[in-house]
Amino acid sequence: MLENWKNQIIWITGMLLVLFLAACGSGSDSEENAEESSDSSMNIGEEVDYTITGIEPGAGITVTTEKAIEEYENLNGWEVEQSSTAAMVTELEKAMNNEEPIVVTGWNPHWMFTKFDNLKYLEDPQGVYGEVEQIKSLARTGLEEEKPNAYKLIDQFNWSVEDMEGIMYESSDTGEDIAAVAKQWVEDNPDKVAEWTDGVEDVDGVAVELVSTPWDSERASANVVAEALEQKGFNVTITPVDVAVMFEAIANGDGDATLAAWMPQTHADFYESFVDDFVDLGENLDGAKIGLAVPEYMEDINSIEDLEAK
Ligand code: PBE
Repeated sequence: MLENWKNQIIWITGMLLVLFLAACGSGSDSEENAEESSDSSMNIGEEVDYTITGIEPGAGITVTTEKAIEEYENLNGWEVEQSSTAAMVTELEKAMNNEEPIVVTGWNPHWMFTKFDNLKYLEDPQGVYGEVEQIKSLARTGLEEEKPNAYKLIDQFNWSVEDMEGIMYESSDTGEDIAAVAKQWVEDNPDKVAEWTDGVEDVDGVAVELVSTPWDSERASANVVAEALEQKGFNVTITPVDVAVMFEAIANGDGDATLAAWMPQTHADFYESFVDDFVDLGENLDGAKIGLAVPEYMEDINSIEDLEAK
């Protein structure tokens, strides 16, 4: 009997404690939200702590954003927070779930504008991020003479934003690795692949080293071309590196080719530094874009110039 009473008291005390903690939790949550989001005297710059949420330090868009901070007087005192693409996407998702302000570096091809359909690019009146970007293929000097069939296929490689984004969407939806989805894409698109392999002769295990960058867009293109090359008998390695290292590797002949040069703006500085030491094979994709982006609920912010100086 006494035992039963004891048990009941313990149980009731436990429940009260749970209820008490739950009440505390929700109370402090809503206080925090109120603090973070509704001080109308704060401008957007203050609210985001004069920070653009960016990606990897080795990305072209990071360098371009540093340039934007220099060019736009109103970005005086702002900083790009450099981390990783995954971290940026997580921050963006968190902000959007709470309708909090955030400024991110955005680009296409990518699924961010589809997954977050209320994300908008900011106008860029000074044209720092440019208009339309092309993704170009570059080869090392001598590749054409030494591996003419690889050179030919890489030179003929060309596809659309939809093709590339299709692979990226599928990989992000299903969690399947980009390389596997790209391989399947080659199976499913024989007509496109036939254009790239037109006039390319079969070889017997010739090694080709594709140098690339670590983003999904470039993992898609590198894997698609690697698969097409392998079907012709090449032995392909893909090496993902920082943008600067990629240009350097093609220029000094460590790598055979890259499919990942974003021009005319994103990789302009790297391109100019090495322009005499590689062969430009022209664009493999047209219609890419980079810029700063914010959620649509930041209604008054439509241009980079709408962000206030510190
Ligand atoms: N990106 C995607 C890269 C190229 C591919 C825009 C993040 C960059 O160098 O910025």
